[in-house]
Amino acid sequence: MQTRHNWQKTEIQALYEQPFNDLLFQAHQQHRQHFNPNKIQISTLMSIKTGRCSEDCAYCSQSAHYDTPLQSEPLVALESVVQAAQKARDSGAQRFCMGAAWARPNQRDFPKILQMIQAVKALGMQTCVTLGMLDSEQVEALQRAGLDYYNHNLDTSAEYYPQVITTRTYQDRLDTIARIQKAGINVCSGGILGMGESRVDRISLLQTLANMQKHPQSVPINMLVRIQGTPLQDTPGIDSLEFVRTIAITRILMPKSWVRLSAGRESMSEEMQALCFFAGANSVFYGERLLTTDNSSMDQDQRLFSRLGLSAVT
Ligand code: SAM
Ligand code: DTB
Ligand code: SF4
Repeated sequence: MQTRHNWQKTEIQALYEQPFNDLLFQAHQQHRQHFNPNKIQISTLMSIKTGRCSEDCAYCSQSAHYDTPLQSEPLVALESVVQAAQKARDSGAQRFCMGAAWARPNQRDFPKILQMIQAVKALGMQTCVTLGMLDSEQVEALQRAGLDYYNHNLDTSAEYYPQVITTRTYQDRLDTIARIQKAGINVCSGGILGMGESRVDRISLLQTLANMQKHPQSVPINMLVRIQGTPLQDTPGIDSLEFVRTIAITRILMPKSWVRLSAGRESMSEEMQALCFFAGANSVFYGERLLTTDNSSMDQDQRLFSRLGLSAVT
């Protein structure tokens, strides 16, 4: 089957409405056509600038708009980044992802980010950064520094988005993603499930991602990590089988993209994670911490991967 960029909402809805076994079978078939189903891509995250963010993302521990239990930290030193990246590489991570709590990078700090990218690349690792919105000049500088991936999530549907973020628009996000794509940097873009959105919103989010002229090479599907003090702290969790269905549909719509089972693994059972891997997820964040919250422990993950016969992509 050709990779498509013209999905209709009704078609995606029909995928969702299939019996679970039919949906998972179809997703797994797609998965096998394009990937070795026993290989998993491993990225490690580091928060390089933490907290005091001017944006009001209703899920985020780092927004200055909410009173969350978070220790803010200015931009970390280059040596700390190199040390953490070395440790991640030695633990088996292929890619090192650096996240900053910015709406957009400022002029003073941006050159330091370029140095970090070059230093991590020199360790033989792939690099990813997530720094908020970018203008064309910044994108070009990142490209010249050799950046492999830029993470910029749509987070949710265009329709539900105003319930979650008011300080930047959906179009701002699409514009940043378009600039990154134009520069030939790989895009990592996905969303968060379990923010109180409906299935219609999940359909709309996946349709927007899948109908981009070029699919994001990496699609992180996060499950909301509920953070005390944020507007979403008491949001009811998403049904786990609905989550697995969404992973399966992501795989079907974007058959050649890496689908990352991202935030929220710590609260998922091993069986749920195994179903997600069967449904087409083939990438994870590995390491004790995500940005500001705990991840599944590395011991737990090693046991899980070994029980499932999964090994890391190198
Ligand atoms: N500040 C930059 C930005 O928002 O573009 C980069 C870092 S931001 C923390 C990266 C992404 O992490 C968000 O777009 C969101 O999808 C995800 N994220 C943040 N907090 C989360 C949470 N509590 N649960 C799940 N995902 C979360
Ligand atoms: C993504 O989609 N998920 C990561 C990464 N991209 C930057 C972030 C998850 C953050 C989870 C909550 C926290 O640790 O603050
Ligand atoms: Fe800031 Fe990013 Fe958190 Fe939004 S998700 S508040 S932009 S750090």
